[in-house]
Amino acid sequence: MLWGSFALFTLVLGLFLAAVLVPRFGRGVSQTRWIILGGLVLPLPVLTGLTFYAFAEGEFLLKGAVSEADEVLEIRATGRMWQWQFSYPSVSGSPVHTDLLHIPAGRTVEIIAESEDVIHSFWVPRLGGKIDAVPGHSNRLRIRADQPGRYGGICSEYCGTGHAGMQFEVQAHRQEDFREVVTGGFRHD
Ligand SMILES: [Cu+2]
Repeated sequence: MLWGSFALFTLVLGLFLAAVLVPRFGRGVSQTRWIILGGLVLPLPVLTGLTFYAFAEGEFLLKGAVSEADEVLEIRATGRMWQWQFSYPSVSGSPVHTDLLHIPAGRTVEIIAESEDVIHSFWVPRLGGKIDAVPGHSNRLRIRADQPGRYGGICSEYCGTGHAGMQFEVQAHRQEDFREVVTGGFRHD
């Protein structure tokens, strides 16, 4: 995409400079032809190609990140003004954690992003893309931390006066510690 946009940018800039600097540049081509060539013939295949490319990459983000043997852990992330609450449907006895997301390192986690009020956006820059948390919807995003550690997370959709402070921390734990941490029986720093 970078090289494609570079090529198009160079083409547009070249045409612009030619139109400004070269006397009578382009007069041999009719206005209608410029519009049809530059406005339809050029962008249509480019945009069509990019659309299918984006579909394929999007599918990969959802499916390709996980092997068959790797069971995905689902974690519910609920945004509200102005904090995040994390719950673990598959871990019995786990309380709701506020602004602190525990995940097992080396395992793919599927975040189910939801909202109780306005649109928020779940984002942990070092672990993957962002996903909107929309009231009445459940959006899914897969993240994965290869190493145990701490990772900063933030709401990346403006959601009111407390938006800037709507941060959370992700703690990736060793797999053997994870369950105990989530159920609240284990502390380590
Ligand atoms: Cu926000």
